[in-house]
Amino acid sequence: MYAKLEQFVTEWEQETRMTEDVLKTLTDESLTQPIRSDRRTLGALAWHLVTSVGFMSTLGLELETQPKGTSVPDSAAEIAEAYSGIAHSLLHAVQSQWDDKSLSATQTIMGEEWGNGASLHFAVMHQAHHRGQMTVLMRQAGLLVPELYGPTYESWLEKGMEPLL
Ligand code: NI
Repeated sequence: MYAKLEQFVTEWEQETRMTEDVLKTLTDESLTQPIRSDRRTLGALAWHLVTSVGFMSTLGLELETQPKGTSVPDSAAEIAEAYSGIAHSLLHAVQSQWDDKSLSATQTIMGEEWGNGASLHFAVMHQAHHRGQMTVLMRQAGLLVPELYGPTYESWLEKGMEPLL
């Protein structure tokens, strides 16, 4: 959890950039790549990242933008643009509407008490979790995966090194 706004701001900016790198790599064709035939697709996971940031308004934050509609767009560029808009709205809302003390305030979410600092941390972890799922589907869809927390198979090769298997 976060005790200071600055901790969230630094991490959210870094994590937003990583998510933007992933979303910018998606193609319209890749959005239909399923986990398995009856489960979520790469496009649905990408759109879930947009709508779940929108869900942070549950914490009493007023976001300047909200995703339009609930259905998954069939344009990768549209998803990437919606994500950038809402991710920056969340950052701006936290910076302009909260102070460090707001992070220890609690909200009841689905019957449980959540500290705001813990909710923001959850948002970062939740996003990283789904981004990890997406990179597997991106491989299956034949896309190159950007470097996130470390080198990719291709970036090892570019450096003339033996990729870790
Ligand atoms: Ni989720």
